[in-house]
Amino acid sequence: MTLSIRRFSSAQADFSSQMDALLSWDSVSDTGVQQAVTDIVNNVRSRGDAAVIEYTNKFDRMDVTSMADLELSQQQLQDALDGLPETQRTALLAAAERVRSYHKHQQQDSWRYTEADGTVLGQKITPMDRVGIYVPGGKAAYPSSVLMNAIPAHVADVQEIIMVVPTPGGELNQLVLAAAAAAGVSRVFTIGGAQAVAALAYGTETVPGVDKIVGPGNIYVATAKRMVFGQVGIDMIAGPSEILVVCDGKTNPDWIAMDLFSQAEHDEDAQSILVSTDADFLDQVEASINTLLPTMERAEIIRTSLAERGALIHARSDDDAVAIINRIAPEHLELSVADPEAWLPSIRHAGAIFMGRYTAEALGDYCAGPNHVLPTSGTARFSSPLGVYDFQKRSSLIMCSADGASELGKVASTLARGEFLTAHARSAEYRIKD
Ligand code: HSO
Ligand code: ZN
Repeated sequence: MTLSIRRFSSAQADFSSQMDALLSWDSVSDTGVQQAVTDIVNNVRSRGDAAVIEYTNKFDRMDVTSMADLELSQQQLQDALDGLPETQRTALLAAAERVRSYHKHQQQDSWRYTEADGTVLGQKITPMDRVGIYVPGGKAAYPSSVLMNAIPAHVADVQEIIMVVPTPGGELNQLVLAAAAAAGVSRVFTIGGAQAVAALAYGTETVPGVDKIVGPGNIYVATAKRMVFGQVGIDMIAGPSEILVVCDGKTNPDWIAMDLFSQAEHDEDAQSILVSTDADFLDQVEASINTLLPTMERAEIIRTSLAERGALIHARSDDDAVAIINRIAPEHLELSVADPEAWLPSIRHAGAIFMGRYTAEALGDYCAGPNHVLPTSGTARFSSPLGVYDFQKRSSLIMCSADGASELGKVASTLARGEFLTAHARSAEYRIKD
């Protein structure tokens, strides 16, 4: 059965509405889920460990009586790493090293400067004390995501990194544990769902409360994260993954087809789009897709994703292609063109930009160095990849000299009286000389 993928052109009169239809996406919000999560969060908040144990036994088909049974030791993490087949261990450590060295470039430094009146002003950077990392269990358990979430926190110098990962039926994923060891995770609890998010947000007798929770999860986890936001910080709520490939028609069409598959295989809702100024090339890629699809292990997921959400778009010109990129603000942008540098200045919105024919998104997903936690669903218009800065905060520094206090005091007093805030005004005026 040949797969037909939506196809349209920027030359069409209805191009704009075609784009709207392609990008429209309803995120389901379910009141049943909302109610269930509210109950779980409240219960864990008031009853702590006892509630976490009950929910874990129920949802993850476990039979434990104590939180001690739901925590792994550092030795278990190290054993998981040591026990991996040599090639896997080497690859995992190589990826961790690249990701670490990339993120070290994101370190922010505190800074200060001195005004003419001798007042010192600055900004002090401080890591968060403790953060929580949610790692999904089951089919979406990606060891690479453990690295991508934990390493920036580690590089930021967060003192304690607490990981939670559900183990339905008690089954441990050794690669996930090994990644936790490689990334420098401090403690691991084998709990998941809304109960794990609530435990991290409010703390229990055993699970320490954290300052921020990051990491992807299902609808229950996402709903719980939204609910505890304010008590703790959270990262963005990730939508389905996307890739936009822009190709000048001179890359091997099999490479492009496989790059589109690489996002599509994540799940049925993932979105893979190809844009080219060469209409014949779109035909070639479509042919490659049909030849290669039956060889894929996740053929059915890929087929559904491409049929429901994929697109092959013909752009009249490079300028039209650029406009499409910026309209989509893709999570991943592959510039499979001869001179990607020439395109770069006009690209305004993209989570990660993969430049040139050799730069497959898959390399970035695992080991190139940059983070694979990226803004989805057009949110690259206003947000950025997960990074070291997400685990640090800034404090403003002000140290007035006597002269500075005197000069600023006059300005502050005038403005304070305008706001009828007399204590502010007098506090400033005390420090005015003469
Ligand atoms: N492409 C995913 C990350 C990932 N890929 C993990 C493979 N494993 C983020 O959009
Ligand atoms: Zn991926």
